[in-house]
Amino acid sequence: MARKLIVGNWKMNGSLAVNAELLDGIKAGLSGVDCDLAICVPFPYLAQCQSALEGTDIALGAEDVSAHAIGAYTGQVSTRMLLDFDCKYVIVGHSERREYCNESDELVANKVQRALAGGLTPIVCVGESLKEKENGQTAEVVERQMHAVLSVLEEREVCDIVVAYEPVWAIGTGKTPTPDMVGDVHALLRELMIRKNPDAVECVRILYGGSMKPSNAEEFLKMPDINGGLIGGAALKADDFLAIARLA
Ligand code: 3PY
Repeated sequence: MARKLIVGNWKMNGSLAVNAELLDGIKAGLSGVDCDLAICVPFPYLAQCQSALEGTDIALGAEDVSAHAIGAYTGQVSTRMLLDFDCKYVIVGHSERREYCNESDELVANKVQRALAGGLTPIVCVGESLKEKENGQTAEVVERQMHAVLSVLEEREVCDIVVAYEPVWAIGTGKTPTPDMVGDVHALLRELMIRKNPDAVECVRILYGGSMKPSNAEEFLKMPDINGGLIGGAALKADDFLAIARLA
């Protein structure tokens, strides 16, 4: 398995001044970090982050991408535009986009396809809501979401994605599932990918996301099938983000 991957998801936070301080703090505190690091930031700050991260090993990513290549899609941002800012990653299908922007499984799958075709690594988010969890539907939901993506991928492309399991009820709520619960879902997700491409046993990193913070990161990151984290609020504080990265 490749090195663990810790990705910050800044969501709709930041300003030029706040970001500058955060980026300086992250760059100044990298000693002792032995994992792959990336930050996914709002579109308007890509240029600022590109220039701040130049010469570091921290990869840059966006929080969404259009399913279209180019054209009359007001407000959308293409893979080519993201590549202009040296983006490596793009988050696709975050639950906040599925919920607030009505992104369907099909649209998410199209975005994943588009990201891959454009040379970006999609971080594909899946996860169940509280209601679905309470109804015992976790496996069914993540299987449906994962299947929609896998059905549009070529066998070889399975190794080119990163998957993030983010139970919706754990996002921004401070509630977290137990590492064993997460481990079971990760094992299921890996099994689904292995059915499409046996190399997925090793080649795909599956991240956990949902209120991961320095105080709980270790118990998740030590699980064999948890290959990193997608970090929300804790990614907005350099010390917290770096503390998680040092545990990976
Ligand atoms: C969170 O931890 O809140 C996230 O949604 C990370 O993507």
